[in-house]
Amino acid sequence: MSHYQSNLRDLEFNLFEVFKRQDVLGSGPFEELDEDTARTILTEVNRLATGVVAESFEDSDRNPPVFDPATSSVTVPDSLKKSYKAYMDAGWYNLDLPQALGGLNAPRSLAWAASEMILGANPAVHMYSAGPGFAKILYEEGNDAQKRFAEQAIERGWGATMVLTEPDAGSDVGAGRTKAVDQGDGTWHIDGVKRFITSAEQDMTENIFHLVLARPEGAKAGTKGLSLFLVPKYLVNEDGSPGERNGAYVTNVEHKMGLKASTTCELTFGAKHPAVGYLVGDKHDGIRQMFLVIEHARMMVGTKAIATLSTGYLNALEYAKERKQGADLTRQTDKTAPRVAITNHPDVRRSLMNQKAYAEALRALVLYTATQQDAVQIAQNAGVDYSDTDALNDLLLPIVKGVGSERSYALLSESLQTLGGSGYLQDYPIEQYIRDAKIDTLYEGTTAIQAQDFFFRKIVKNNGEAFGRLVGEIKEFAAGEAGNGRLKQERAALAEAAGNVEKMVEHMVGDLMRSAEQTEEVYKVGLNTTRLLMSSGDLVLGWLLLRQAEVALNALDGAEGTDRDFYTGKIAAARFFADQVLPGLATEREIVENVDTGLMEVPESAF
Ligand code: ST9
Ligand code: FAD
Repeated sequence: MSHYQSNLRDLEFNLFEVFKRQDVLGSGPFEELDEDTARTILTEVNRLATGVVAESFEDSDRNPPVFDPATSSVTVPDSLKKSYKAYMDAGWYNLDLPQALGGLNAPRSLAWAASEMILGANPAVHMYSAGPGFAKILYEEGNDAQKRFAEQAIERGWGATMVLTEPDAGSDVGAGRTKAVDQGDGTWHIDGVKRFITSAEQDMTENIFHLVLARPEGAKAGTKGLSLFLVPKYLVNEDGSPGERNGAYVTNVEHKMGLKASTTCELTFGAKHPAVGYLVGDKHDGIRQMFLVIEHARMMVGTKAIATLSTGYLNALEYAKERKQGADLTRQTDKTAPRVAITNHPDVRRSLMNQKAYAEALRALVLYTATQQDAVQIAQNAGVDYSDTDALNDLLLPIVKGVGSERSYALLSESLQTLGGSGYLQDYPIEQYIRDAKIDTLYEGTTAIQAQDFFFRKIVKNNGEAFGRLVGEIKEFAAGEAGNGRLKQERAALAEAAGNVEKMVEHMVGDLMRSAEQTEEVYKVGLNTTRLLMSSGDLVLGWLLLRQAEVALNALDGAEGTDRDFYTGKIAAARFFADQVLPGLATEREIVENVDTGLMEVPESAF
């Protein structure tokens, strides 16, 4: 049986019962798709994910890709090749592509729902299959020759990479030293060493194209001096067939804690012979162009994290229902009392509900964010302004990525705990989930970077507009009638939480403003950014759970069997979160308001 336990019911609940995606299907940019087709696609992706895609999850962890330094090549295990081929042959990467590239141009919400299942089943497969998505961005940003290259990349199924990081330029991408030298004939020579590059070598596709940030000679320092170059592994003949080997070689593949099936490579340019690159779109606008990829990749990482938490929780739940241990707490002194399933123990219930509430709330967060992306697609199609929706999407992205990855990693440890000592064994998938999920708090910008992005760029630089609209909507919901009196207490907890998060932001903005006079005041902001990100996450998650509970309360009348259980679970999760998580934001606010710069004065030697 597959390790992967998907939650198609919850995906469909979000898409069609909460976010009403049927209302946008069948018209505008989504004219070709209706609800039935969307449900059929999800069922089909679920079949693939739980079947052939999940099949190689364990084997490719125990027998990861092998690097041969003599040939700079990598051999991927056959099991993984089979999963990858089945996924690519099924062609669902089409969901993300515009019609001009032969795609379905599906709503992003549908595409992310499908991605969740592949990411939960076997994240490396999803990452190796990113070529068509990268080609889409190249098509949109590139010149005519690059548009043709992008079409060939999709037709011929090439792999792709995003190449930013260097040994001395991780979070600080602007410190990158990789150099680009203009050859005066429309080509550039790239020189330097990049590290930690995902999918930079594998033996599953005939070509790989790298999107590389490099600094043209004489360009200014920092991220704004970087340009984006297309550097294929093989130069490409007119008919699209691979030509000469280009001078970009993988010179090492890392040995990692988890996600071992995904190659993480050192990529050296121009050491053996020139690495030819082409300036993307013939313009020096690298960091903006790369962020088009990064925004998508941050959403992908958050989705991967929650997909893993969800299957971790469902595996834990299955075990807990079977495992008998101890007597019911009400009969703890009666040594002859029957042994009960551990789901009867209050502490196990608390932990399971914590896992369920976060897993389902984070899924709702991903899909709510994706509905903003749907709205952008619709507005673009209609040729109307979408800056407000885009700003809301931008505000939500660090929550999806930062909060999604941190909460998932922490709660997967609770999933493991549910299995007791058995959870520690490789007989169950959770130890691998934990190893595979740790990376999500690190790559695509660590949590610290997400938190700074959230406060400085998405709140302050946006003049608090998107943040204000979001919190305004949450407060309006809290003050409304959702639940017809049955969610009154929970809505009050939400209103309180919204007030606390607003106050945190106000306080931090005050510190920031004071730093214009007293520079070290900005340290207080820096000491609080991650706390604010996590607290804002809890606020949004609490709101989304209550929105779900409202829908569930309405659907419960007349619901039977598994539907009844499903809706009952939704209401229970929302109540649990409002009772046990949201009150914590009052303490978080207090900490934010009381922070001082003392920590920054502690000598490094005293740590
Ligand atoms: C990595 C990959 O870790 C891991 C997994 C790879 C898996 C591959 C497959 C995944 C699928 C991908 C999908 C493909 C596409 C599919 C599409 C299908 C539809 N938002 O604040 P400033 C820009 S890769 C937007 O001064 P600093 C902006 O242009 C490695 N743009 O920054 C801005 O100018 P302006 C990941 C943003 O102090 C300019 O940057 N590494 C944003 O110079 C300068 O901004 C990292 O993520 C944003 N949020 O530099 C690095 N922020 O202001 C993390 C900035 O004029 N470090 N820009 O608009 C950071 O993010 C840093 O904060 C920094 C700081 C580098 C930006
Ligand atoms: P550092 O930047 O050195 O950070 C170290 C610590 O300091 C972190 O805790 C960080 O949060 C903190 N820190 C750093 N700067 C600040 C600051 N200004 N304020 C507060 N805290 C700070 N890169 C690519 O380009 N392409 C890829 O495909 C890719 N795939 C990857 C796959 C894997 C498995 C791994 C491990 C990494 C990958 N990366 C990739 C690189 C990844 O994006 C970086 O590791 C990440 O951005 C962090 O950089 P760093 O490792 O140098 O850590």
